[in-house]
Amino acid sequence: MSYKSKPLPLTFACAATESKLFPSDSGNEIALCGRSNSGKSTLINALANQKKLAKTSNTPGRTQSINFFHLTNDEAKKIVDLPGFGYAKASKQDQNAWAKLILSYLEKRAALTDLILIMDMRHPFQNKDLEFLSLCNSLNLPIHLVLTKADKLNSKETQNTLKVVSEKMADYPAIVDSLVFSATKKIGLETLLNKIKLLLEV
Ligand SMILES: Nc1nc2c(ncn2[C@@H]2O[C@H](COP(=O)(O)OP(=O)(O)OP(=O)(O)O)[C@@H](O)[C@H]2O)c(=O)[nH]1
Ligand SMILES: [Mg+2]
Repeated sequence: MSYKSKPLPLTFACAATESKLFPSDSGNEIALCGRSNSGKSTLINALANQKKLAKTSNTPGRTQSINFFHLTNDEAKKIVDLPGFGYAKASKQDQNAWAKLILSYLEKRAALTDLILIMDMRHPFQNKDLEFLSLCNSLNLPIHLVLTKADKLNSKETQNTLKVVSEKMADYPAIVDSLVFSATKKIGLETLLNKIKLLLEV
């Protein structure tokens, strides 16, 4: 009988639209980042095996605050859902507010140990991803790449994408590993759960 990882018991802690609303900067936490609509909130729900813990939507730009979730039995260990970047229809003002909020989090958060960068596997390494990666350059944080919506690709497309991704990864040494994932088909879920548990020392 194969061993299955238990879901991550997660509890919503708070939604912060400004840095003074962030919960206490202690313990350790992992942040999920990625383009708007890439599947960050869906991935959090998959980790917790819940449907509506993190709000998901077909409408890009759904998550506009930094949403903190903590382990149900340990408030000091957190998963953080960052608002997606690169939402084309967002006003300049909203995009600036996004950048200010994200930077205040990424640059100052002592508890933050790792970033999980989510890319829609059908469209990896778009310009907005590259902009985000260069913004991360000075942070010195390991980035774990998750290629999601793998269920949308056939095996030939998957192989081709993985080739392109491994070439691109060579340009970004901060990306320490990559994983093919699908929330719908639970592809890679077991591996991701184990990785996150390791990082959070659960
Ligand atoms: N087929 C498929 N669809 C997915 C998968 N993950 C997410 N989606 C869909 O992609 C859309 C966007 O998902 P969200 O989780 O809301 O994306 P997000 O990155 O949180 O978006 P923002 O909050 O706007 O930044 C939704 O319609 C999801 O159902 C997946 O693994 N497979
Ligand atoms: Mg979201």
